[in-house]
Amino acid sequence: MYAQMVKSEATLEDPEKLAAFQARIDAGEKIEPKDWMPAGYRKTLIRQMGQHAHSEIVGQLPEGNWITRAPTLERKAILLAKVQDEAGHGLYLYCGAETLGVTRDEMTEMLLDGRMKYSSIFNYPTLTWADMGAVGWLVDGAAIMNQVPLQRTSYGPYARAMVRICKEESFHQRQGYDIMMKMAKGTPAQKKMAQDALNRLWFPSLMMFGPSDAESTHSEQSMAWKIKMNTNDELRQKFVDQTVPQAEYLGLTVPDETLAWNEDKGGYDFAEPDWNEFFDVLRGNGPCNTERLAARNKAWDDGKWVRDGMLAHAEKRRIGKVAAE
Ligand code: FAQ
Repeated sequence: MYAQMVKSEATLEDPEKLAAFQARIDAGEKIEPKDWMPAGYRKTLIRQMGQHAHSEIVGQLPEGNWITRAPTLERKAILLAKVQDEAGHGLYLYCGAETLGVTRDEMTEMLLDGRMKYSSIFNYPTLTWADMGAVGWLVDGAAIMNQVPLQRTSYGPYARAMVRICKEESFHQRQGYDIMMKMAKGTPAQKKMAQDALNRLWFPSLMMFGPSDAESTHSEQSMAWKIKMNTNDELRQKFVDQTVPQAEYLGLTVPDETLAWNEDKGGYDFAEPDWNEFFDVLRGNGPCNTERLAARNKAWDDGKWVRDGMLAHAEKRRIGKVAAE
């Protein structure tokens, strides 16, 4: 439906402009905010960047849950810094999306009324401290796999935001793996917790890459525009190939009995996630959807006086400046 809409909008646009735009993309040029762009390109970027920004912000909630319960002061400081980084990523991405003519408030309202999404992974709970390790290792690991290629995406502000975000995500992934190492090499109870976290978060992490290529509505057009650089299945495969040896090093078992090295393709064969569960989570029925949206709604409502105060202050300064001129 959306892909059709994007296509039918394109038919209303000047074919010469469309061809010149595509030629710039094919030549590897970056598109900048004031350049002409097809309406569908703008719309797709607002959707993807907005969704990405919301994911960074909502993604603070499952980890924020553990800041007060981190096992040591050092772990607490590290986790606090990581969660603050995620807030920063959300802000760069909202600013990047604003260059396309949408405001952060509009994007937030679309999140709160269900018109925009955030990553499915953040609708799963973080039940034990080992989940902080697994989130850093697997969730940030999946995020990096997806985002490193986005440093070359065709929209300049998005590509540039990704450079810093990827640097920080690498630190996040390492801190998660460090927690997993401590747990997996710790007491039998700690190792059991680490295995349990892997068991619960493995398939939801595979879902982060989106539906299979056959089911992906946007991939074809987004790749033609170089908004996406790889298909969902390509990145999922790369993630599995990178992560399985890391699990082996930890002495943990990936919860997939079908997992096997395939010499011919030079990668692992692995079980698909339960796609019914994925689409159900997208429809709002995951274990934490209600809780996450309630938290975002509360933050929005509680922050209203601050937004109003800032606007009133800006208006006073504007009037003062006009009067002084
Ligand atoms: N969750 O046609 P496609 C992070 C939707 S950041 C929810 O394949 P597309 C950092 C999709 O929107 C994680 N919805 O879509 C962190 C579409 O629905 P729509 C976020 C999903 O856009 C770590 C429909 O399914 N990263 O983790 C998901 O071409 C730790 C059809 O799908 C990004 O956003 C999903 N997993 O490809 C923070 C990266 N997958 O919109 C805190 C940028 C698909 O038509 C703690 N985004 N859908 O209603 C992308 O690369 C792409 O948007 C994909 C999806 C690959 C996610």
